[in-house]
Amino acid sequence: MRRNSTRRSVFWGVVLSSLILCAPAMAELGYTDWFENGEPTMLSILGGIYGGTWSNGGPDYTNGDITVYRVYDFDDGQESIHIVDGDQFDIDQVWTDGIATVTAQAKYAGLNQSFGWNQGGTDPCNYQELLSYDGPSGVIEGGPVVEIDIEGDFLWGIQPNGDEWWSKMSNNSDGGMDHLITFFVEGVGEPDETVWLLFWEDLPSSSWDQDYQDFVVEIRASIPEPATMFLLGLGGLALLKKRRK
Ligand SMILES: [Ca+2]
Ligand SMILES: [Ca+2]
Ligand SMILES: [Ca+2]
Repeated sequence: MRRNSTRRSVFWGVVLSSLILCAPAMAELGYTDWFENGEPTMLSILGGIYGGTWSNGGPDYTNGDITVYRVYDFDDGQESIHIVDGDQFDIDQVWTDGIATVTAQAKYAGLNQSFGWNQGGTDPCNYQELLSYDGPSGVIEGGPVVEIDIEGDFLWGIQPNGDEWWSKMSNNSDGGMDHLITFFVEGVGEPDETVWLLFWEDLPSSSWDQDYQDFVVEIRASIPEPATMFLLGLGGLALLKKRRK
């Protein structure tokens, strides 16, 4: 009897301490770690893409005119980023809706790079290439650009060297590791554009260096034209007001 009650209290002790340990972690937003590896730093890559001298405060970077805000990578209850109306407090895994211009901005990797998505849903993955780049490492001048019109939820993805990595971590075959870090960009483009920078890690977690600059892609999404806005009515006007605050 004595041994059983000892066991029982040990059992409940483990259960309670697990709950206490797990509870705060489950509710927290989080960033994926990334590391510099001797290749150009995030500061110099941002300078190469947008010009100016960059500095950082925490996870965000600025050159005085343009600021890039790190987007969260994971949390307990993940929601989609609306590519037009999202912000840095979203999670960069599942994306939704909009008309966007996609531009390859930089590559620092030996492998050829392909960037794509899975138009029409998040499962199965069904990779569809949007653009590819096989040039040398560096900022890409006049790089490949493609326009897309997106309806519904989708994932971004890359296909380097026969592998396939998705913005949604649980889709990745190397144990659900994160291959994408994302910034919300302020101060670039037209007033009615929402701009994102996607930084990809191209190797499986067994051999990666986690520098997350192997392929860098910019997304510029536009809010609807005024004619469409009129049809959308008050919802559209509310969106416009929010964007111009
Ligand atoms: Ca991520
Ligand atoms: Ca890498
Ligand atoms: Ca690299």
